[in-house]
Amino acid sequence: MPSHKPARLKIWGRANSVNVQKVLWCARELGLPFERIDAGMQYGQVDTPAYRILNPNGRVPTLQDGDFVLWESNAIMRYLALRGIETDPRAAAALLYPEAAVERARVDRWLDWTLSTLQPSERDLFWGMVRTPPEKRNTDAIAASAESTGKLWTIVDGYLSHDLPFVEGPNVTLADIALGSYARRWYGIDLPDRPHLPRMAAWYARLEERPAFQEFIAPPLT
Ligand SMILES: N[C@@H](CCC(=O)N[C@@H](CS)C(=O)NCC(=O)O)C(=O)O
Repeated sequence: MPSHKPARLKIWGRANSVNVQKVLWCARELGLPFERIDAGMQYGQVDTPAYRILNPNGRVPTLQDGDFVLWESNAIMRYLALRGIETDPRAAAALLYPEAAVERARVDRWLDWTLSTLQPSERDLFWGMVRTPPEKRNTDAIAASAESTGKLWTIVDGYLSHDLPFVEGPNVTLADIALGSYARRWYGIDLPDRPHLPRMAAWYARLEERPAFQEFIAPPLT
């Protein structure tokens, strides 16, 4: 029996935040209805006492599922998938976040890697090129970030198989959602020089076909 009665989901967070986007994409892949509430940056909210009760970090996203509140984007994605598996073990959720220990660990490593390794590397590139006016850009920091991030995407390209369409096999998993959300930023920024990564490009093209990607990830970077 589920330990928690599912309710209509509320997702707090502005739609241009990569960490919010991952959660929106995930919820849509799972077919979960939700309401999104703008919060963060120009929308404020995150410093109000009411929001800090929900999320003491003052960051987005935050999920509300009835009286259950959760923050950390990857924890939210895992929870949504597990919630789906609890309801129907044969449903789409079991493909997104496979149950077998080895398969789940393969997915989990990419979730950790995106937050611990990829995100810190690409932050200066994204913020510098997308959220900073040209005259204020730190070009050295942007170049260093582009170089280190290119090396990380080279790891992904090397990992992707010739035979399998997605990062961890035949199905889209949470790993593709996490990586694909950052790949959108990589491909959306004009760079003078970037590594030639054909497997990654083919994988990314497959993600671009998905309606949930088109809805939440494809919109212009802001
Ligand atoms: N590790 C956290 C990071 C959360 C985070 O830093 N979110 C950013 C947006 S991507 C944020 O809240 N920025 C401040 C704001 O939007 O006001 C997660 O994955 O949820």
